Amino acid sequence: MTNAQQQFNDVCVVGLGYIGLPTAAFIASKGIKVTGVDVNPAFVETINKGEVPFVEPGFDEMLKDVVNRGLLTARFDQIEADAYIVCVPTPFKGENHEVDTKFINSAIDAMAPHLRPGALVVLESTSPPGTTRAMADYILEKRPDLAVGDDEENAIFVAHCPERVLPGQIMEEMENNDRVVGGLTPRATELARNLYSTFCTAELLTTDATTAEMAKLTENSFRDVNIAFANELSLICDRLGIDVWELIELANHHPRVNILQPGPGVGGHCIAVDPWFIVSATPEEAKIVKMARDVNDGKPQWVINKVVDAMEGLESPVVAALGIAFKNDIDDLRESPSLNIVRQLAEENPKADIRVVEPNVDELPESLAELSNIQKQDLDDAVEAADIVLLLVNHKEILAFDTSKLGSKTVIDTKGVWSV
Ligand code: SAJ
Repeated sequence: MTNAQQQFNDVCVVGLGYIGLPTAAFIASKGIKVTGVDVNPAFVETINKGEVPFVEPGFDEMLKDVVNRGLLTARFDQIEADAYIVCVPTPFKGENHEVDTKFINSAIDAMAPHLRPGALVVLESTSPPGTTRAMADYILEKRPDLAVGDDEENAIFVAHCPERVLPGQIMEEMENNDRVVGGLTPRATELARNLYSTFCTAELLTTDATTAEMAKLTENSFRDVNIAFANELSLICDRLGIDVWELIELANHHPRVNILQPGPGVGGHCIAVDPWFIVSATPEEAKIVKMARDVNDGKPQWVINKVVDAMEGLESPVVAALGIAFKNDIDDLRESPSLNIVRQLAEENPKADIRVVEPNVDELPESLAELSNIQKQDLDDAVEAADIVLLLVNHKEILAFDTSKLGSKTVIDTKGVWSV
């Protein structure tokens, strides 16, 4: 064991979702005892059986191993630990898209009675500037006997270390991505850095908590703005009769141009959410950031309009909608533009018969299953039955589809992956 590993005997990870669970497992894989806490009983039960409750390539084996070796245990309630990592959702609320810290606060409510002087509390959830400080204040409200300050008696140490892994590539990126670590005090930064160095072999860049918070928002806004550029180009090219995919490929041969790919819109719980935290903090200044959100949020309606045009003249059009996850090869449906496209199409066109293909989920989510003109089908059957084939997600099964089977059907390929 390294010195850093010896420093932490017990680590508690709060929130066992797409980020918290892999983080807990990576730490446990280094021989540190980790308790994972989640309010979802189904998650706790599944994890304690060594099973991953979501799709993440290559992760099953690691989880099974750490659970079998007794290094990772999931439970509902928190415990006393040397370090806590908070990985709960931070959605936005209201028209101004301000952060809703209710999940952070309830995590702290449950943690507070167990906190002892010397403990490290790291907020990993993506958060607007100032959230880590507010979390520390909330802890002190619950535990006035504790303090935040390196030289204080009864000090606890509070830091922010935003996650950066790409769902679908977590096994590689958890270990190999550089990370930003920012404490409220120098000692908090140092302790948090030590904690992450137990499993992260890349650079751990240190700063203050607010800059670390903003760094994360900046990264995701950078991507959002760049995707918005690609999505806007797709609208421009459609109007001008130019193939946007060919155009981008050509432009990207310039040594200093690297345009991202258009699609049906931007989904997930990060890129479609985080830029709003910058907009709500600085509405006057954040012009491009907001515009990018609006462009990307407008793309699903543009896709819907294309399908509606294609349905014209058909009495009861059959539409094969390929993919409802928010991106390829995962089962995550959160903030998925594809899912919203399918739902809106079905609701607004009751005569349309929509066949949804989604290889990564067993059942349709309630928001689709409750509509009578939507059913789940496998790829071949859905395409065979369809008048219109709407490609929404570039899942590997869809990429491998033999496009000669499309015949003369109308194809709307929002990802530009089929050369038809
Ligand atoms: N998308 C496009 N065109 C592209 C790339 C993506 O339309 O060229 C769409 C995807 O289809 C998806 C959305 O954008 O709907 C977001 O997908 P993504 O792959 O860009 O990102 P996420 O949300 O899976 O993960 C992002 C990552 N951030 C960056 O790349 C800057 C990841 O590193 C973060 O850890 C994650 O957000 C997070 O949790 O914040």
